[in-house]
Amino acid sequence: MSPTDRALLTSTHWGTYHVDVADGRVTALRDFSEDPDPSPIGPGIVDVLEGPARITAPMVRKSWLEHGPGTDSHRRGSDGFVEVSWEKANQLVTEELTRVRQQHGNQAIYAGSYGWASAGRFHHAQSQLKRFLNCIGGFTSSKNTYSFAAAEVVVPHVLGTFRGHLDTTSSWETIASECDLFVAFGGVPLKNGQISQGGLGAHVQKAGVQTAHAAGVQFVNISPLRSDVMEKVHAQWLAPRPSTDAALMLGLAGTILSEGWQDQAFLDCYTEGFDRFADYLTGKADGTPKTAEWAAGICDLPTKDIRDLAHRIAHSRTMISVAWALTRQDHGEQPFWAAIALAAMLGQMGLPGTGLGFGYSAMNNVGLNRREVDYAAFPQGQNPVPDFIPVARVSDMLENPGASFEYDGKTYTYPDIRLVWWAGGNPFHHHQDLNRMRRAWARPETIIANEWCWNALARHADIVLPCTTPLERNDIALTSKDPYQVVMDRAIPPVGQARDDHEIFKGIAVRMGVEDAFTEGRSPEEWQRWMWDISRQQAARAGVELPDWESFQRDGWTKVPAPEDQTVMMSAFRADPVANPLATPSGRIEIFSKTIAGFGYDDCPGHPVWLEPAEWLGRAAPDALHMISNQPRNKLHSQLDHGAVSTADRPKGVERVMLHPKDAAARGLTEGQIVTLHNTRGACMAEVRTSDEIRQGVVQISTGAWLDEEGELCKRGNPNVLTLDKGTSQLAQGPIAHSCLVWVSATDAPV
Ligand SMILES: Nc1nc2c(c(=O)[nH]1)N[C@H]1C(S)=C(S)[C@@H](COP(=O)(O)OP(=O)(O)OC[C@H]3O[C@@H](n4cnc5c(=O)[nH]c(N)nc54)[C@H](O)[C@@H]3O)O[C@H]1N2
Ligand SMILES: Nc1nc2c(c(=O)[nH]1)N[C@H]1C(S)=C(S)[C@@H](COP(=O)(O)OP(=O)(O)OC[C@H]3O[C@@H](n4cnc5c(=O)[nH]c(N)nc54)[C@H](O)[C@@H]3O)O[C@H]1N2
Ligand SMILES: [Mo]
Repeated sequence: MSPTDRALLTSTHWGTYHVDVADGRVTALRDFSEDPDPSPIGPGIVDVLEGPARITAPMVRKSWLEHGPGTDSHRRGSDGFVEVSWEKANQLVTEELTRVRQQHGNQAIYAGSYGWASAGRFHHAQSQLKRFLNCIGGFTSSKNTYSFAAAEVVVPHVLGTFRGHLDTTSSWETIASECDLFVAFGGVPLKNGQISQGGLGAHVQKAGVQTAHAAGVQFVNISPLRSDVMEKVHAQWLAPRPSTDAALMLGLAGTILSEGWQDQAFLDCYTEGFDRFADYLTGKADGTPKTAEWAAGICDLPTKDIRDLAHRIAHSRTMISVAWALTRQDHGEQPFWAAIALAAMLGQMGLPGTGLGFGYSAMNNVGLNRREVDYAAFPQGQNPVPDFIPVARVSDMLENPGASFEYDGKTYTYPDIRLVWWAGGNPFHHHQDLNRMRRAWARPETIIANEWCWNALARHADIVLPCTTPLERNDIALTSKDPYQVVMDRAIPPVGQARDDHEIFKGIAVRMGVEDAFTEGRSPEEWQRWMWDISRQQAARAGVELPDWESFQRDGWTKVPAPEDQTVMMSAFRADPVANPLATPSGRIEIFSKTIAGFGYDDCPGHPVWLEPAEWLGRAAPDALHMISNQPRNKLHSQLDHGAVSTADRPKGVERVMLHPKDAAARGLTEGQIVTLHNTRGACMAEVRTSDEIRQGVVQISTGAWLDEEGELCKRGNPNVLTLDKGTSQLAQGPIAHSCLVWVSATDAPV
């Protein structure tokens, strides 16, 4: 399936690129001809494909190899590695899997393996891992995401589904034509719109914001960072204390109710339980009226600003937009539920360009008017093991086998994990309180990782299986989140002894006698063609014509036309709530949920409430600062942190931290100085950047720096050594990275 005379193509989560190759080496990634606003992230792979951090052969941790599973597991991360042949690696993995299954059962294998891996529908690392393990009896899995776990669990109780509404978020076109006021909790940072999971052809987020502005839409940026809405649209900037959005929303709702500005007809027709919520807003329920003054005290904003905003949103065609970041804070269920209640009071849900939007801030595909096509995936098979954890409870699980935990109304038990396998994710990037995780990580007897680069995950594994990058294999980017479907060409042969994840698992499957079950007799090319043919049939049933396989390969990409009608979230429900009820018990928007109230969770009662976060500026030592560790502009999570694009942004070799000039001055810190960020959980280094674009009392450091510890100090600036490892609530148990207090001081330690 080698391409004819067209340029080579690749697809990434940050866009499509043309690939230049000379003498068997990738020399450049060039902007895709169809992309009006390409991301600079892509070329960051060129210098590291064959760089010193590339893993080129199977590796086994020395003590593990010499003395067997479980040996000196506290030395993971510092122990040496021994290179072995693929044959030896496969033998070791097979023997260890067999031992663990026989002695402990398949639930002793944890393969939640959360993470983004690479674009490409067939070589999707988790799917390959999970399919393989399902062929040998299954594994303990994980539920939900780090992106928005709290929303994934609470919103279905309130609106019937979360993903369904997310995938039908009203389009930017409808915002430009119908909206007056775009209220962005967490902003709409253009850095994030570079990304779309599974690949994308054309970046549209910036044009979406600009076109709306040109059409007269006014923006309000509610965020600790002014830059979360692009400067050109002259947004009003309100910077509440971080993790207090729920209080702000309740203060707005309380003000609207006391003024009688709510759309009572909408509430009567489309919602359930508003009365209970109203009693909370007025203070009848708890003695505290949720006024603008009340919210001002919590958010540390002027009362007048909150009153004015309440008036504006109630008298405009308003879009309430909530960033996913709002879920990654303590009690992260509340801001999403409160935003739904607030939008319901405004009565515009289901109308074009107004109402509510989940995550215009987050990715290119949110607000992109596109057709949902049901593309085929690489089948993972059935997992016979029922055990699971909410994804961010991984350290809890490793530390507390047999302990019970709450999740979405039920009590479960943590299994006793003996073997952990990760392929396509980096827990040393994504998890909170990494020093706690490193201690928990020392408990299983064996850790296996499929990786292509020596990041902290690879360094903390016992068996490292070197995998290819997308540039070393043929694949197809097939995603319903974007209209472009793209051929991913194999530009160069595998580097060193690297193998595709599929080939890695096939090699082990052969030894374990499950090769036929794993491959079904298909080669990777045959699988891809099979996926394309099924997708083509499914698309045809939806009225979308996809080219045949040969034409697709020849042309390199195809674009599915946009739907004729603009996408409007909840429009069918709005048009006829009886014929098109929501999938909630009442069929309506559950502003009060009897189901959730019935769970009896004090940290997530039956309607939106304000609950104090575990860490916030409202209860902090005077010299503490609130740390926001948001998504990096120059990479995706930890991917390509070692590449040229990311390293160019840290000339001193360490991540930058943004402080308000007054906070810097109070600590005697100046631009460019090296500091440590620290709290009781850990410390990391960073280079000071001062700017009045950040709320005083808040510091910002992007996620993504590879963990590089000496003692307990991360020398590259990974903020997850500082963040708190606690569930949002017993309901969702989501991660809370954004609720975190730190101290900042000068340091002489070398970078
Ligand atoms: N403090 C803080 N922490 C956060 C967040 C935050 O806002 N603040 N955000 C959270 C969010 S939203 C997310 S989604 C997570 C993201 O966390 P992850 O998705 O775990 O992060 P990535 O760096 O994308 O990890 C992907 C890994 O897969 C590897 N990889 C790439 N291609 C392949 C392949 O083909 N095969 C194999 N085997 N491996 C491959 C990469 O080298 C990389 O190590 O982080 C979370 N953590
Ligand atoms: N370039 C790039 N883009 C990405 C990613 C990446 O790694 N790199 N990751 C992708 C992924 S996996 C995800 S899930 C999405 C996440 O999308 P988001 O969750 O929207 O992304 P963040 O950048 O974490 O947060 C957006 C903004 O919210 C603000 N914020 C933080 N805490 C608070 C708060 O308490 N209140 C208010 N009002 N604002 C707050 C921060 O200033 C931050 O800049 O991004 C995606 N896009
Ligand atoms: Mo995410």
